[in-house]
Amino acid sequence: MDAGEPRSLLTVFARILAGELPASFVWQDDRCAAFLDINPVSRGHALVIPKRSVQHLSELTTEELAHLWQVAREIGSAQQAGLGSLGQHFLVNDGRAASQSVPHVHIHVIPRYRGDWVKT
Ligand code: IU
Repeated sequence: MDAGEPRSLLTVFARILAGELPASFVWQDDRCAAFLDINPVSRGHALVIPKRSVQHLSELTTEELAHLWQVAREIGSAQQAGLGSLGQHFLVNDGRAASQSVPHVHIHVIPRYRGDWVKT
């Protein structure tokens, strides 16, 4: 989030990061955070977001992008270890035309369980 950004322009995710709205965090570091989706597609569905408030993947630096995906991969592994999921969907809706509803970059990490998506 940019210092001095008007409160009315903050996305809901910036407000979650600022502690103004509740969320169940599963990861926090200096560059990104992850929390559980309030409308989960499956148990443990998490969103990984950069702390810097930008809408598109193209606005992240290469380093920020790499870090975000590394954390997403970690979360997928933690879901498998902790929840017993067998795989995961990594999904990014990048832009309004791609159904992005919150204009702050987020990677969905959606755990998949035996038989919940394809025959496993
Ligand atoms: P999308 O890729 O922009 O469509 O996904 C936005 C997600 O953010 C969606 O899955 C919502 O359930 C989720 N979400 C949330 O976890 N907490 C919120 O306060 C709001 C949306 I608003």
